[in-house]
Amino acid sequence: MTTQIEIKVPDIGDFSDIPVIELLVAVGDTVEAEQSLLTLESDKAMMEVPAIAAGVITELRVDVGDTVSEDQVVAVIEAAEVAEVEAPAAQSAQPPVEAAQPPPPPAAVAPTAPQPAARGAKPTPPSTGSRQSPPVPMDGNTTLPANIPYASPAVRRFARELGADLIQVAGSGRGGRIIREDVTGFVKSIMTGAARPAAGGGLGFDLPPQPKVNFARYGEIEVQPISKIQKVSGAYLHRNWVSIPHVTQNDLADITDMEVLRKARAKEQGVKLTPLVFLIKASVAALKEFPTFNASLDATREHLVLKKFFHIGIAVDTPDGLVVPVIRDCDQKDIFQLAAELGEMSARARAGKLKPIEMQGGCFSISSLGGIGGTSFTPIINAPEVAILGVSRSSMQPKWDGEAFQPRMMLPLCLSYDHRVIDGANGARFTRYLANYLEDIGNMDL
Ligand code: CAO
Repeated sequence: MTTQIEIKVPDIGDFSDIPVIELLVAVGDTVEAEQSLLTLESDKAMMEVPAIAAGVITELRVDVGDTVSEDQVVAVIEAAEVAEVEAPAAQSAQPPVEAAQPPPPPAAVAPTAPQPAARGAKPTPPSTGSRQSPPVPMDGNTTLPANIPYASPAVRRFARELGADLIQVAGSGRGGRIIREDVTGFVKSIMTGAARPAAGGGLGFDLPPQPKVNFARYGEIEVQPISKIQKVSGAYLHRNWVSIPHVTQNDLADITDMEVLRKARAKEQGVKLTPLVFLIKASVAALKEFPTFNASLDATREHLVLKKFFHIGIAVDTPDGLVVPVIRDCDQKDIFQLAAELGEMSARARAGKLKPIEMQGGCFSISSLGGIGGTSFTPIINAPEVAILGVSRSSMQPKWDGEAFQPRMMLPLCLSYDHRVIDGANGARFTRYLANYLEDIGNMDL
């Protein structure tokens, strides 16, 4: 005996009119219970609608680009038998919690992990011919890391099965989403030698394992969990640190005049204006002058992708760890717009309210520890970017003017760059260009 079972959009909280971005099956396909049938994506999260029984797809009532809401029938399955099947857990797609996926780079934000969908919610008797998948979390507060690969759970699973690192796969789907064909193409390019797998597990280090120490033997201890953001970003920081040949170029910018100007402008406008917005403007000017700094190596590492836009990531210290929101089109904004956006974004970053898209698409990052202190540090490049500017605290220093020492306010700049893409001379030129820009207030584009 066969039964037609309607597959409906499960409980997705307060969301409605969610676009279908991917059909994972076609009419006539035989599917297993719990197999994903289609992918939905709101501006906050991605999820899959699973089959609630094994059978053959007889109807697909939606297409890519349609929007759907809870309870809408999306497919019909002809089930071979109607024995009660435990409702499968809906397959939420908050990528960072996928164990086998490498977590994101320093720019990353660790998301709130989605709660597993409730099993068996809204059970429907098999004889009604209409069943619904259990509720699916579509958490509006959930954020994705900036550089986490943008792919549906099915594609993630597929990549895992093939051992493909999605970080290295370029997405050809809408908005850069990685689709199945991108993964197969990537694997093919590796197999044919067209691309080399990026350094990762295969870095070739042969090191002894970390010692396991029972610290309690030596005194009182307390064990605290690492935050999700730290876990996720830690692995990416590690990857970037060991796989990118970093060089850090240090320089000092004389910002004595800039500081006078900054304080005057802040007073005039009655706004908070920190040196950081001047650094954003300086970085845009330097990126225009040295386009290879506004670039990324492509997956084959045979080409450099030069970007014609100027989106700057700003490292923000939050109670849960480091996140890097991206301020878009910094070339088209003045220092006051940048200051307003920076204030608003960093407040939302600290409240864990950034949207995934707000942490994506950066060209170059700035990590400013100037509000805290220090004289220099080595910022870790936020791949796939090729350079990052670290900024330490400015201080009054004696500067020789040829005849006498003058007190000047000096700002330490620490530029880390990817030595595969940028050579040392250009690293020094770029940093000097930044310093010159900050020193020459008459020519600043504010
Ligand atoms: N030298 C001297 N003073 C500086 C300075 C510098 N380089 N940079 C900022 N300041 C001053 C500011 O002018 C401000 O002074 P007032 O209190 O008198 O207004 C004060 O320091 C605090 O600045 P801020 O931190 O509030 O603002 P910001 O624009 O400089 O930075 C933000 C904003 C979000 C980047 C910063 O708050 C932050 O989170 N920094 C940490 C980034 C980080 O963790 N990087 C490490 C990444 S690697 O793990």
